[in-house]
Order: sequence, then structure tokens, then C-alpha cells
Amino acid sequence: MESLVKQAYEIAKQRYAKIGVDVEKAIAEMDKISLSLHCWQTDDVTGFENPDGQLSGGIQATGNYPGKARNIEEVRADLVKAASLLPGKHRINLHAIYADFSDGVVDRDQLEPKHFESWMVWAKENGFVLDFNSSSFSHPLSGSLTLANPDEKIRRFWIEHTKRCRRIANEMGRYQGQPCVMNLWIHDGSKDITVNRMYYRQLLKDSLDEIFAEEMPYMKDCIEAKLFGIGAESYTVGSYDFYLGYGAKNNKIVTLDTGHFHLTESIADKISSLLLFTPEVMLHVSRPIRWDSDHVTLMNDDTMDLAKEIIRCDALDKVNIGLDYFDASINRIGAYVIGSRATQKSFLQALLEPLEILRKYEANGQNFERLALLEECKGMPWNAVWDYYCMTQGVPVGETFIEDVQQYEKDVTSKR
Ligand code: RNT
Ligand code: ZN
Repeated sequence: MESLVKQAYEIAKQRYAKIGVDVEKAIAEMDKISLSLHCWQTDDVTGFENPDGQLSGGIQATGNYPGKARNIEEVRADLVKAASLLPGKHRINLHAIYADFSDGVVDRDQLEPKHFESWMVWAKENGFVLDFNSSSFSHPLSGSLTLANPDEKIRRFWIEHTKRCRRIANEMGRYQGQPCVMNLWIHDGSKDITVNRMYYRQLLKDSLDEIFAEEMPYMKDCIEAKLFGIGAESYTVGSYDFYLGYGAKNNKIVTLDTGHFHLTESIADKISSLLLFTPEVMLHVSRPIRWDSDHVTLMNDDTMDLAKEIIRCDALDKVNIGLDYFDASINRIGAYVIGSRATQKSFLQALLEPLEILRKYEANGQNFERLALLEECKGMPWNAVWDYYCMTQGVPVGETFIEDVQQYEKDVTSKR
């Protein structure tokens, strides 16, 4: 197998050289592509507050495939397993509901860095860097409005929660010696027509201003918009326009979740616009089917276009690549690995694009040639480069990771 992979790689290298692409450089660039692995794929966004709690906030994990992680040890074991099947070094994205409650569960307005201390130690031991998220959903006070709630008591509860989350993220960043990226997504919205669109947005703006007032040098703030959630079909307080305006004005990172837009909208096209006005971009790579269904990410046109646009904008160091899907209908580790590798494969293809020639064609008005070469690129042997990359990184080549996932299911998840 090894020599086959090598042979194919050598041929691919020559093929790419003919169109001016340096394959070795592309592989070296792959090292910069760290995914932020969303811990919630391991347990269908349950978290550790209440294992029997219902997922709320307009998001849904459908399916009941056996073997979901039920506690902090199982979540960690699954994360380590999934990451072991991916080339490269990665980050772990935690939600506030994944706190270590071994000393007792506390409410979300009581969370402290100490509840994430064991995560920090574990991450360091396992070579991961942590990212973080405040959690507005699946709580008795979640309702349909949190940071935009006219009820001052409820709004204050969520402001307190989010402020604490920033402090936790800041501690994570300090501990790991690199900034922790904290995402803020709230589900606030309304099922039916509201006559107070401005009012709720004003409340959200006020809440954010207060939350962000405290300087936090070791973390980065991201704000994530959404088109609509289940049960909030008519109005979402934190819409894209809202957060784009807020981010541009306040220098915050805007999160683009690929499931949070009209399905015909190109998320790839937003990268260059955003980066002209905001410092960085955070991605939640997902796969919407008819709605924000959070199917397993695939190497489809949407993911590839997104990766290509980032490379074409030379923006790798300004884009944080997180994943966000939760499929409970198939082996969860398998789902994890498929989506992560699909994202990595999309980036590798983007790095192998013959940009110099394509740009020359474009500058000369040679539009036929540009289109022809773009089309031919799809059939170039990028896969031989991917296999080689996986092999040199010591992770399964091609489809052989299926067996690893099956083995883990046999040994671990099927016994849960
Ligand atoms: C919901 C948002 C959000 C969540 C996670 C769990 O539509 O995409 O990012 O999926 O934070
Ligand atoms: Zn998301």
C-alpha cells in the first residue's frame, strides 16, 4: 500500500508541476489548517448539566444511533479517537454545557474557569487547543428570548452567563498560550410576526455592549447569526445584517455557519467582503438540507468553494475553521471523521489550484481558458496527494479509516 501511495503521489506531483502548482508547498500549508472540532457531535448536543434534558433553541439532532457519549470521559475518549483519524493538529470546541461538574452541577450564571480546568489540562496533555461557546439553549430560562429578553431578570441572567463564558475563554487562552476563540450564538427570535423587531435588536445590542465591555486579552470574540430556527421562523433577533453591522463597527469576528443562510446564498462569497471590514472570520462548516439540518459536512461544491475562496483571498491566517453538525443517525465518530476529512480535502484541493495561470487567463480576458482549467482541476490527482499526506501523518489512508471506526464501535461505543 505504502509504495502505491508514494508512486501515485510522485506522478501527481509531476502532473501538478505542469500547471505551475508546487505540491510540497500545498502540503506544508495543510499544517496551518487546524479544525476546531465541535465536541457536541459526540453526544447530540446534550452536555453534562442534565443528560435527560431536551435540546431546545430551534436546533435538532435527529436519530438514535447507539453509543452516544454520556459523560465527560466518554466525550473525551471519542474526541481523541476522532482526532486520531485526522491528519494535522486540531482544536477542540467546547460549549459551556460541557463543564466538568464533578463537584456538583452549577447553574449557567455561576460557571467559573475552575469548571473547565480539567478540560484545559486534558487538552494540553493531548495536544489540543481549546475554543469555547456560551450556551443559551436547553435551559429553563432559554424560552424564545435570552440576551434580547425584555424581562430584565432573564436578560441579566444571560448577560451574566455570557460574561462568565468570556472569562472562562480568557483563562483557557492564558493557560494554553494561544487565544481561545469564543463564539456567541443565541437562538432569540419569534415563531410568528412580531411588531417589535427594533426593540429586541436594541436589547441585544445593549446586552452585547455590556458583555464586551470587559477587556479579555487571551480570547477572541465571535458572533454568529442565523436565518431562522425551528419555532422561530418569522424573526431572528441576531440576523446576519445585525451581526455584520455589529462586527464591522466593533471589530468583532463574524461567524459564518454554512447552514444559516438562504440555501441559494454563497457563503464563499462572503469571505472577501467580511475580511475587508472585520478582523477575522469564524466558520461553522455544516451541510444544510432544506434547512439548517446540520447534516455531516461533505466535500461538496459549497465546502470546496468556501475553501477555495479562503485560499484565493490568501486568508488562511484570518479564518478560524470550526465544524458544526450533529448527526445522531449514524456512527457518531464516523460522522465526525467524514465531515472533518471532507473539510480538509476541500482545503487541499483549494491549495492545489493553479491560481497563477487562472489569474493570468482572467487578466487577459481569456475566459474560456479560465473555465476550462477550473473544470479540468476537478479531475486532477489531488486524491493521490491527500493519501500521501495522510500516510506521512500516520493516519489511515483513504477509506481504511472505516475499519478503525468499526473497531472502536466494537470495543467501545457498542458497550455503552
Ligand atoms: C445553531 C448554531 C450554533 C450551534 C452550536 C451548538 O444553529 O449553529 O452554532 O449549532 O453552537
Ligand atoms: Zn453554528
